[in-house]
Amino acid sequence: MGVAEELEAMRREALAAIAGAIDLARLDVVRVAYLGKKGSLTGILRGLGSLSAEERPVVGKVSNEVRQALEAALEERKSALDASALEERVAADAVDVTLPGRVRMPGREHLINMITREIVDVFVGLGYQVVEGPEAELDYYNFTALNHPPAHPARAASDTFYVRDLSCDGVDATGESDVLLRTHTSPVQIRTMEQVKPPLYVIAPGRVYRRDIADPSHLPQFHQIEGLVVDEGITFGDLKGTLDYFCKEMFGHDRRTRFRPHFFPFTEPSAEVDVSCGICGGDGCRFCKGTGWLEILGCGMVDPNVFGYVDYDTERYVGFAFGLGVERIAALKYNIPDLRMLVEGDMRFLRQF
Ligand code: 2U9
Repeated sequence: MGVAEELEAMRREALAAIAGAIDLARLDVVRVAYLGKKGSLTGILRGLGSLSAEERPVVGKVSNEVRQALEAALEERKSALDASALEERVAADAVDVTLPGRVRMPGREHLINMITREIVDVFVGLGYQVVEGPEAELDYYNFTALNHPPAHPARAASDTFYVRDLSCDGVDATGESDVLLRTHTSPVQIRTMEQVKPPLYVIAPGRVYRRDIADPSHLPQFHQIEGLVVDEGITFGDLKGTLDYFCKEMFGHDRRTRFRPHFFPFTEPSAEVDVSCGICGGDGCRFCKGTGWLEILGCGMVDPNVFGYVDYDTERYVGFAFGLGVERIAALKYNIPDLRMLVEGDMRFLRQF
């Protein structure tokens, strides 16, 4: 093959390679192969000197045309690849502004904490102070100082969670553990009375534990709020007025209260308090089981035996106390049929409140 045919074949081959280069890196490989220092066309141009005087200008001219054609084709292909690379980048970076946003599910206060706060706020508004204490308690503070006789059924291992510390014996003379999970927040008030002289106006919110099987109206772990007032000249009338005010603040000013005699080891006399039914207004309906009343808390005048344990002068001071279960109040206020719904963590239920 003569040099002219060789050049023509190279031109076709090079143009095909340029057209087939699918990215800028491969295009550069083609450029170097033909136009680089050791490229095929460069080789031919270098060899011009060895051609005859007639051939040299012809081959020189054709070589130059081929070089120009290849340079032009390289330039054109480079712009095309540049443009499609840009297009690809734009497509990859594109944001579809019509897509719906991600739904955020921020956490929120649990209903039990909301109700606790509402109740505590009513009493803080009356000048009470909030007191707190340990959930793992001594038998002494949970039962003994609260006037529970040694054989009281609440002390049974079937009713109370006893805590065993395996690293020491931690048991009393009978072999029973004297550490337990508190069954009410009352031990907090005993601890407070050990520290503070009367007058005392305190509210004790917190988690308590009882060995109950969870069912619609029981949870083995729930929340209580207890109140304690100790002052001179306190009467059952003060207790009634305070709790009637609390119920009206909590449930609405149209609600009435009634006090029924009851028994607690730590109060004498004791009562249970009912609030008039918010559904039927007291006429009787399914919600209040036809009675017109809903039981919401227990209360009473502090038994002087309790004051004996904390060295309060029973001649000078009188007290009243009350206790309520927060889950029960939540269930009454929001018509919740099963207390377990409050601990299952189902956001479809909890976010309604
Ligand atoms: C001291 C003295 C007395 C707290 C009281 C109740 C009545 C009561 C129940 C309500 C529902 C427990 O959560 S529940 O199951 N509580 O009825 N609690 S008087 O009396 C005290 C507290 C502390 C020193």
